[in-house]
Amino acid sequence: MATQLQTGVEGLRLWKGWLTPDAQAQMVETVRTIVRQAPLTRHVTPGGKRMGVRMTCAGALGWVSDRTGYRYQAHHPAGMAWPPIPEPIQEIWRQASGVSRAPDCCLVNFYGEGVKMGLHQDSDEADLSWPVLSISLGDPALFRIGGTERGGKTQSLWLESGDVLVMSGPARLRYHGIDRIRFGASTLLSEGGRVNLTLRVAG
Ligand code: MD3
Ligand code: FE
Repeated sequence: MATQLQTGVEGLRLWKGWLTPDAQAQMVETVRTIVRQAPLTRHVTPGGKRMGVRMTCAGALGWVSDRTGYRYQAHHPAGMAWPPIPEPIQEIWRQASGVSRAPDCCLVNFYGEGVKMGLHQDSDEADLSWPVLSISLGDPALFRIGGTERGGKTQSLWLESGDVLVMSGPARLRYHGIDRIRFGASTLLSEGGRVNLTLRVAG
């Protein structure tokens, strides 16, 4: 098993290389089964801007955004139910999350060339005491995490393909985002770019 690193941020646990290169390639195929059933979408924010990150979900609930706001709902914006969370993804949650309740949402984020995600808090979930687990695939990303208020000090770390990050307790409500990816640095995805999976208890 991969070694857990101290990130210097309380409640943030990082396992570099949790997935071997073979397991990463298998996980990409697993993600493609989700995307075939529920296509990646560029959501519109309540402010009317299209997000750069393309998203879809698996699980009973999926995160969506439109002019009316952010929310979790039981169907894709195109109308179909979200596909179930594939077993190999649930297995990582069971091994790394530290909690016995199963996740009900797997958010799939795809970052193409030049795409980033601004600093934000994850607070649309019904109970913010459950952890969030992230799995990175493809190109490396510069992840930034700050405090629980906007405008505080931030720390940055690179997330690479195969890494697993768990945010719990005090880390759960911190501002965080992706400043940039090193597009084309990984050959895992034939089209280049980065996939991030986040497992959540949303409802
Ligand atoms: C720290 N995704 O989907 S994953 C998101 O790489 C999101 O796509 C980023 O932020 C990505 O909301 C970062 C790591 C992550 C996810 C949730 C967190 C870090 C977090 C929640 C609280 C604190
Ligand atoms: Fe987030």
